[in-house]
Amino acid sequence: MLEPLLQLSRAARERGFSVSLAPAKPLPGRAEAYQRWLDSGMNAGMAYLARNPLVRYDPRRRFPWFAGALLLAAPYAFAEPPKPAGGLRLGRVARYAWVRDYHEWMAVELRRLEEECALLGGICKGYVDHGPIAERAFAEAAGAGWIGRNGLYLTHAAGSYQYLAVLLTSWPAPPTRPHPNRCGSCRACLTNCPTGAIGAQGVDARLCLSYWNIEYRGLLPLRLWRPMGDRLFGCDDCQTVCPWNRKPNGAFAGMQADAELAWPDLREILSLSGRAFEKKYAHTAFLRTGRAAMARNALVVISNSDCRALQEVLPEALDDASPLVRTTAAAAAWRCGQKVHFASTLKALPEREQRYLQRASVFFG
Ligand code: B12
Ligand code: SF4
Ligand code: SF4
Repeated sequence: MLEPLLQLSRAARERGFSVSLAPAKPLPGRAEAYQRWLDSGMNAGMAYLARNPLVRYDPRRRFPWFAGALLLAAPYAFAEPPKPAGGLRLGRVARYAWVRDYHEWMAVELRRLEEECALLGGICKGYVDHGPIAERAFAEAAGAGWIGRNGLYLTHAAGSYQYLAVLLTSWPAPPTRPHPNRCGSCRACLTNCPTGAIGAQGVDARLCLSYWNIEYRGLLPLRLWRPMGDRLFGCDDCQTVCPWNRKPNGAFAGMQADAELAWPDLREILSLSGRAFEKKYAHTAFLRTGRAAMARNALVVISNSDCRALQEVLPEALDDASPLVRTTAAAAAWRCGQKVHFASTLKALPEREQRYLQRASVFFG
């Protein structure tokens, strides 16, 4: 019964994916390692990760027909575009977000492959982050690459700049052999992580900057303002230092980075209304984080980079409809020595935000 699976793999390759076949079970010990990770609280505020932990590593619990998977990888080593002229472009965006949101276009590709699968007489279900599937564990089980110390899936040919998706199928995949771990004695990701988030158990999301500036929608803990540096969205430090990412590894289907996503105008992010933000950033990864949290990130980046630029955006930000933005703006003003704005903003804020600002005034001195 390998033939239909190979035919489906061919169809996926023709669409531009790197394809490997994964057995229905990840390598031994992975589900237990995941449970230990959860038990240590390393999932931070991402409660959804604790739901259905057993299904993540054994999808047969939900889909008894599941027998083998296609692991689809799409490289995203886009060349860095030059900064567009004009605007306040001080923030860095993680490479994966330099194009249209991968969840969207990969979901379309998966639906097409599901259709193809049905024509071949099988049952298939595709996942790209939107369900309880441990994508990296299946990637690892496919034997074409390994999980690096930075927790990411790597291959010789494409390094770690790869989006991953899994297509569960009703056809058994042939047995695989684990790929040797090629990290060797390298520890570059560990030593270069700005917050020490990488440890023996993997990545602690409570310390990972990409958790805080992508997933977390509240007031940024004060201790993280400085380490955030110029990271507006996501963090690539544990990838840029990785020797396996040194050579250019290409991009899926000739995709090219959009300079407006790689270097967004922070002034614009701060001045857009919620609706205008949704329109401008429709189909991008910024949309899920949302305007208020992106404006929060922009203010932290500006206060880390250029206090004079903060002065320009401050009046509008202190008047923003979102208390998150107003509070972050006032904390940034305090940090940049523009304390004149502080007292009036403080009064108009809810109690929790007032307490944050009081702590900020002590923390930033
Ligand atoms: C939650 C999540 C996050 C969280 C938590 C990160 C984390 N490390 O888990 C946050 C928001 C911090 C995050 C950040 C990023 N993410 Co993310 N994220 C996810 C998501 C949705 C779930 C991951 C998960 O279950 N984590 C829990 C851990 C414990 O699970 P796990 O890593 O699979 O754990 C197993 C293996 O690590 C394994 N293992 C095997 N061998 C070894 C060896 C060692 C040494 C270790 C430690 C572990 C290990 O043991 C574990 C148990 O099975 C996946 C998509 C998915 N559905 O899988 C994307 C995903 C992992 N993210 C992705 C990306 C691109 C990123 C970022 C690079 C984005 C950015 N630039 O800002 C960063 C990278 C941070 C990092 N170094 O991990 C890609 C990774 C692609 C790849 N090549 O691996 C994924 C697969 C999304 C996708 N569909 O492509 N992410
Ligand atoms: S994404 Fe950044 S903060 Fe998170 S583990 Fe990697 S280097 Fe550390
Ligand atoms: S930086 Fe080094 S240790 Fe980290 S994932 Fe890459 S090769 Fe492995």
